[in-house]
Amino acid sequence: MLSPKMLQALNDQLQAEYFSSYLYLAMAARCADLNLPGFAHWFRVQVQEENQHALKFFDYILLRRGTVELKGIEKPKGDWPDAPTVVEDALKHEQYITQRIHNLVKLAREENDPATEAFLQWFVTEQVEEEASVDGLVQQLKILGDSPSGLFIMDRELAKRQVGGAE
Ligand code: OFO
Repeated sequence: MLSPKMLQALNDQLQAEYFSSYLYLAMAARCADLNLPGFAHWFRVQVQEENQHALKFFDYILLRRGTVELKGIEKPKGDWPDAPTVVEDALKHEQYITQRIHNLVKLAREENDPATEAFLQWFVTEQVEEEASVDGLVQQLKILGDSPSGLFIMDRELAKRQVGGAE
């Protein structure tokens, strides 16, 4: 049995994963508006990954015979001026999610719940990859600076991303 505290924290993370999905959907929409279809595609793939993260929490709660509580999802912002601000916000968001996952691991230890701690290990590793892939975009955009042709080429590269791959 999950402790009440652990159950609440897992349900909160289920909500946070769906917020991640919603945020990246907003980023996909903004990138499409900015005429960057490759960036838009990259974020749409990210949406699918976040939905998978959410479902992992959903399935785990049920597996432990906990009650899933679906909470409301906040409206994400959508007014990023350009690609660098979009990806910088995506990186900040991933860093925030990493912190949340680490807090969950801490709570699982405090609640003496090694099964949940083991379940969370997948997310600990995943967050390292998530941060690295978004940081890769931030760094590439810094190198490009104001080069429209560089941005065009990068956009074409991002259009090739497939589900399960960082790029
Ligand atoms: Fe982007 O890793 Fe889940 O939220």
